[in-house]
Amino acid sequence: MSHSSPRRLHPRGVRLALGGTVSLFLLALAGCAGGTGGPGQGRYLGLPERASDRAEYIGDLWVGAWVASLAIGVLVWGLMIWAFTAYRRKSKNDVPRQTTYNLPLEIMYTLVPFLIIGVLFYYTLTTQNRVLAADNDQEVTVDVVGQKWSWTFNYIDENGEPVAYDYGTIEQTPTFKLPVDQKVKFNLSSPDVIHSFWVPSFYFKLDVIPGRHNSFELTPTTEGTFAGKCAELCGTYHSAMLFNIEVVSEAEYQAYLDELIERGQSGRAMGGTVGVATPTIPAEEEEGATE
Ligand SMILES: [Cu+2]
Repeated sequence: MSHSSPRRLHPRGVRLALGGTVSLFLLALAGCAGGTGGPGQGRYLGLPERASDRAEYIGDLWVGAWVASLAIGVLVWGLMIWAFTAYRRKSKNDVPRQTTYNLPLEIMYTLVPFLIIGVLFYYTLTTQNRVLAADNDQEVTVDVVGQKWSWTFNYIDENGEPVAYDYGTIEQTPTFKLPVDQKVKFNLSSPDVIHSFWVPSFYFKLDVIPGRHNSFELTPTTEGTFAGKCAELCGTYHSAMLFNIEVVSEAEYQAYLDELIERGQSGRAMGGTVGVATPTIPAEEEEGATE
């Protein structure tokens, strides 16, 4: 068997693979940089409507990562089909050439994954910095309490004094209101176990950890009602830890606060430790409880 003809294939194979890799990165970069965001669900293949100023960053990272993955997939599938076809067994006695070392290919195997990780790392880090940016210049402050098994919102004024609170119970999913286009700072706390505050349309999720103050800032940009949930398995009724956030006009928001005060919900509720927001369990469970 001749050794000269298979050996000629090496440089060509390497060139092909490198060429493919370069196009892949161009595609990946285009995918990550493209798109300025904006509401509209159909545009994002079933992803939630982008309803906060942070949504664009996370959404573009997500879509960009999929574009890059697809590009890698197309390259790999293409190379596989090419290898199947070009190197298929041509006769019964055809034995593949046995290769030991190929330095250029091995360098490529090492460098390309590092490059891929580098690109992913760069976009992840810049996205994270943008999403977590906290300037403490918020117009609305909400102390959120996640407790077994619902949520409490304490609305705080500019002087740090609690104005009013609203709460849910396991039987009653709460609907909290926030004003549109105003920067909100959420301070998260828990009196019991770890929960996680998640509003998919805000493209933001943060753990609520007892004894630790986690906070984040974002601006709701679209009026409407958006579903929220606990995203950390926290116990038996974790699945009941639902809430809604209704993003409304400034006037409607003020009317909501006045209404809460009128109902006697002024001041602060700490959820699970004080007042009405004490955790509740369904009546039938209470009767049959053995513990
Ligand atoms: Cu929970």
